[in-house]
Amino acid sequence: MFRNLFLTALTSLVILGSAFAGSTVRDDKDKEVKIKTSAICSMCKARIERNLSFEKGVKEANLDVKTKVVTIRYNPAKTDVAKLKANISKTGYDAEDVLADEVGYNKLPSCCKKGGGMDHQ
Ligand SMILES: [Cu+2]
Repeated sequence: MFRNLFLTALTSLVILGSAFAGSTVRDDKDKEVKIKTSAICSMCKARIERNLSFEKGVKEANLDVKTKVVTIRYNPAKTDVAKLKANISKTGYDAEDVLADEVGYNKLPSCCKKGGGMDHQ
């Protein structure tokens, strides 16, 4: 009888303990990622930053026109780097290995097209 009670208490302690550990291990902290884009000017910067700000889980997006690198602060529980790159691609810009989406790219003013629109007339 006493032994059973002891085991029950021990079991519930273990269950409680692992539940507690699980909650502390979960990472809800914001992450930051830097993605190289094909942005050219401050209009590109504004366009990319605005569209990223509409993406779920994005806290902050800041593009440096000189380096073409956009720094994004995001909630990893709500979005991931692949989604962020897809967002930039849809806007019409390359995001590292993800090339610009053609529909988005065609909507850009000609001054914002990479390579001066040589391959897209
Ligand atoms: Cu531009």
